[in-house]
Amino acid sequence: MKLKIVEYPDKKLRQKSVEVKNFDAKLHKLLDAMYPIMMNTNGIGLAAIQVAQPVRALILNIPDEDGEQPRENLLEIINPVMVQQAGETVYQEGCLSVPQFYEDIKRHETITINYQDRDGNTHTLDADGLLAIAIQHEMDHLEGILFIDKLSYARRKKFEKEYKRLQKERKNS
Ligand code: Y12
Ligand code: CO
Repeated sequence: MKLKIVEYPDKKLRQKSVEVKNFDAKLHKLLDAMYPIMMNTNGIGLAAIQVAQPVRALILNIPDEDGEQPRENLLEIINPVMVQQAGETVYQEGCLSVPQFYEDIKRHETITINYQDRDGNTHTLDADGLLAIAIQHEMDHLEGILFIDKLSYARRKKFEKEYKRLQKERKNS
């Protein structure tokens, strides 16, 4: 399965992803193909829509206290639903679909989600810290929302200008 990361401002990122109904080999192939893409680009989270697959699936591999991301820590989250949230936290976020840009974003501090794994089994997960932030970031992708949508008007305008300049630089390098 040959997949490529879709980058802003590609309109594909604005699609609302659809519920996964079949927990079959096709889904497993997609999840298996997403993992090396995320790891080879130093990512910690990736939603299927970021590789142009508009289904409600995401993967996360949060670095441990040594900064390692062993495959055993990989979380595959299908059809997530947030059932509880509390508090507020700010973290400097980045996104593989918006390269070279990082910005402080406000999120819930703790969350609880219900989700399914690759075999369709249902789970409940209480998350805080970076995991809670990353889940919220990736769940936004399922709705076609990017972290840059949460910037103030002035900051967004500055971002658009900087991003265009960076894109030109990357094209010419
Ligand atoms: C906290 C905040 C946001 C998330 C969502 C997941 N985001 C990422 O995994 C971002 C990864 C990222 C990796 C980069 O490195 C490479 O592409 C090699 C990167 O660097 C450049 O664009 C140059 C930017 C973002 C989880 C937790
Ligand atoms: Co992202």
